[in-house]
Amino acid sequence: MKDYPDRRWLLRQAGRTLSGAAASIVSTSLGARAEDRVTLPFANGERPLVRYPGKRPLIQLTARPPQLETPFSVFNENVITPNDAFFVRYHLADIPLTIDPDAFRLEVKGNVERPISLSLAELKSGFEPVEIVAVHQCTGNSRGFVEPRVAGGQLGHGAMGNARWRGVPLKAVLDKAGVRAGSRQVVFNGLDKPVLPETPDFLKALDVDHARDGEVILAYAMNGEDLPWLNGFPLRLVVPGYYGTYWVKHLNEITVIDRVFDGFWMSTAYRAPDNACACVEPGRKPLATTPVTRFNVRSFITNLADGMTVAAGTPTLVKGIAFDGGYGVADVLLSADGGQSWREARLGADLGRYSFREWRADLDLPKGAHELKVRAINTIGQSQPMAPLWNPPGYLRNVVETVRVHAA
Ligand SMILES: Nc1nc2c(c(=O)[nH]1)N[C@H]1C(S)=C(S)[C@@H](COP(=O)(O)O)O[C@H]1N2
Ligand SMILES: [Mo]
Repeated sequence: MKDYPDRRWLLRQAGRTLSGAAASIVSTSLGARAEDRVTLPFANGERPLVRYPGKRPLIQLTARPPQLETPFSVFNENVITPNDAFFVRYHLADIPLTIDPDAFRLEVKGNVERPISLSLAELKSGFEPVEIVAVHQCTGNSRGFVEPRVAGGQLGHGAMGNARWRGVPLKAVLDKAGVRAGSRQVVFNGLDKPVLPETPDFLKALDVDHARDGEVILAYAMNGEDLPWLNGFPLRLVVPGYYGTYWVKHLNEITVIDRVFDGFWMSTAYRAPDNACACVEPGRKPLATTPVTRFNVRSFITNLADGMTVAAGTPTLVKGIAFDGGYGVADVLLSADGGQSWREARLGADLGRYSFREWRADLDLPKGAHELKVRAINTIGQSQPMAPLWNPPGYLRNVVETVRVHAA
């Protein structure tokens, strides 16, 4: 039997959102987890930094359910995001707090020849393991920057991370069960549950061909360790290149169906405008929507922050990360004049087309104010817009980011 490392503390954290100020006095008196605060650079961006068991202090968006984002400085330290710094997002407050890894079963059922039930041990020993380095990113990452503002978690850029995932190809497990001809989608469910009966359970679906492409993984390890509890212990779906909403955590049920799944989290939530830009005029509603799919191309400067002063007249190292939905980053361009002229950055080690790609450039900046911009292009020519695109749920943000520095 395995318990969440500190259930009482987690429940007390959860109580804080419900009972507000009085309860936060209780938790700040818990010396071991003294809180700092950070301010994300948008309105109402003040957040506590909270240390959950197994995690370093992370930026807490909500406590019930836990929603934690990674402090941006972490992305400057390593191209792989450490497990204890990796972001956490749940929709449902009834998250599993006790899991028996020996009793845990993954059920595969529905439109299959042979329904199967696999233990963790069987998943680990009965199939050839695979590994992939892949970015995981919430569809609403960076939503806090969206203007005009939209409802939903006001996230900075920290609802993303890059890890080495290890597990079993979903294809191998589906093949073992034998997907019947005429199947359309595969539905995924995890151990977390809604608190209120009217809240729909968190179920996600992939087309059968996608589920069987050999790249989607049932992952039991992350960066060489068991999955952290809050990132889906003991098993999660890894859908390389696709937004995090599909990466179902605490995965214990796979159902093959012969139609397109119509549950709330596919038919209502996590849909973007069904047009070329996945955008609409701010304030407008899209005519039609479609489920979100692959990541847009993104890039970030990680070693310089807005408002910093750098040395003038001598080379300044600018470095950062770039990624896309799996075609691979071909080029990273850097501008020091607000986007009028661009130069190529040097790309770092290639950890695979789903990974963060590090980049570096040296800039010689004369005295004065400079607007640095970074823009990545992937191998099929997709890039980032200079001005932000807008959609009602604040999804898919990938505008060219700007960092203003002063050289002196
Ligand atoms: N079981 C379960 N899986 C889930 C979710 C959830 O609420 N429950 N949220 C999804 C969303 S929207 C995101 S962004 C990722 C977050 O994964 P993480 O907490 O490991 O960062 O999990 C996905 N898988
Ligand atoms: Mo998400």
